[in-house]
Amino acid sequence: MRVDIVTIFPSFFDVLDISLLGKARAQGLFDLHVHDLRDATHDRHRTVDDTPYGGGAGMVMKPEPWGETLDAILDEAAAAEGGGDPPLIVFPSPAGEVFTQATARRFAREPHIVFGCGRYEGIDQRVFDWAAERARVELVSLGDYVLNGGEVAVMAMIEAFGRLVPGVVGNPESLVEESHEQGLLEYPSYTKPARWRDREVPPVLLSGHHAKVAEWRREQQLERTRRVRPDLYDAWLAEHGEG
Ligand code: 6GU
Repeated sequence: MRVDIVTIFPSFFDVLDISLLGKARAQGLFDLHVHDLRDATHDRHRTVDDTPYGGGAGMVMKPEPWGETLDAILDEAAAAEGGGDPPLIVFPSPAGEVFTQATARRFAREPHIVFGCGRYEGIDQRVFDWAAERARVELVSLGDYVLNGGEVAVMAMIEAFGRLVPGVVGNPESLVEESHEQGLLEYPSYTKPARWRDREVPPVLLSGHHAKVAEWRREQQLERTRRVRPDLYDAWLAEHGEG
């Protein structure tokens, strides 16, 4: 899978050299390209923003550097992918649809995603409108709060979908058992020692009785989800019923 990131803070993504994804990159499973938006400016100050038409607080990202950078990425992709689908372009934005595990699964199946990280009050609307004529464009939000820019959001999305790309995480079963994969939060986990600071591991986990362990874990998932995330619990019940 190929990922391009456009940002005014390229070094922010240096951390992707380490961790699980760093290994996947080294193995060629995850082809990451980070682009400095300021490389597509042509003035002495490398200006990427300007005051908003109509007035108001804050600055807006100018369209020209975005157009030039995205043109280069899309032209190269069209040449390399030879008539195939254009990449998916994702703009992180608090005005977008909320990113969930379902979004992560969908992104993990894309052969090529381009992330455009906005800063300031946003990007000139015409960039989105123009990009949507050349490729599929999505605005995606992490949730109902405001970040200063899209970089942290893109990092979170890459952490979420990158580990779903086949071959990146060692044990595929570990993916199925996690929070959100089945619409429920995960069950609590324990390891040795069996007694620690006067606290015992739940005895069923030491019983060796696989069916009882599975039943206990499912009960824990349901109880925890009902208590912490009633919204998820109701959605799960609607799909699976009381049984
Ligand atoms: Cl994706 N971007 C920004 N700037 N703020 C956010 C967000 C994204 N998601 C939640 N808040």
